Amino acid sequence: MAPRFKTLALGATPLLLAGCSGELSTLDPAGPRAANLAVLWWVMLAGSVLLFAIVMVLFALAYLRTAWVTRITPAQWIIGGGLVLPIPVLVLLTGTALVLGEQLLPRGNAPIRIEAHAERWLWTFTYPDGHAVPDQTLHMPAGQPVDIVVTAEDVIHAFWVPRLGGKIDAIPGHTNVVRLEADKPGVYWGQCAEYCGEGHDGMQFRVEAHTTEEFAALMQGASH
Ligand SMILES: [Cu+2]
Repeated sequence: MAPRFKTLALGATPLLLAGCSGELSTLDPAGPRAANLAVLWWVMLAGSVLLFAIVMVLFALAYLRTAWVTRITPAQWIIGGGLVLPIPVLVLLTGTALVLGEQLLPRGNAPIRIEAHAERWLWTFTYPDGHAVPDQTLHMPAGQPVDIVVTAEDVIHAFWVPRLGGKIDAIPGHTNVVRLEADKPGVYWGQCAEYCGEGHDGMQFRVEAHTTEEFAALMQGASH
């Protein structure tokens, strides 16, 4: 690689990788559900890179090996490029998405359900014993699935903790459930992911995942 390009590539790498980590990165999962989404992202990326490479090789051959390309009839191009190539790729990518996506669905009820109510521009979290804390912090136990029951007061918002699970809309008059899971205790960040007016960018919240004992003690303390 020419030195100038090498410098450019080395300089750009941290910038490119900076998007793969951080508090709101889906590519830095901290739980099994977020890990599913990250795997799906990498599989989709690999699939698209592979397909792009194949198309570019064929494109280059059309210019560089004209004789070889003209031996293939238009019908063969259509069958090969339109059926033989996309069917296995689509089956593989769609199959991966269905299997990984299906595992995200909140089947049955998780032992702990916490309500998250969105209102321009804050979140209120209500715990199983009924106490609500409008302090923009969601407390949950680590190491087990937790169902978040998401509702909205005024407009459509979206509940999203990228490192712990999927994203779900908060719709007035409707209840949606998203299941989160944190591998370890720690602090994670969430963000309203649906534009909801001038305060939208500040509609962030903190998620504190505790050990089961700490969480139980916290709930006990709060309800007394
Ligand atoms: Cu919002």
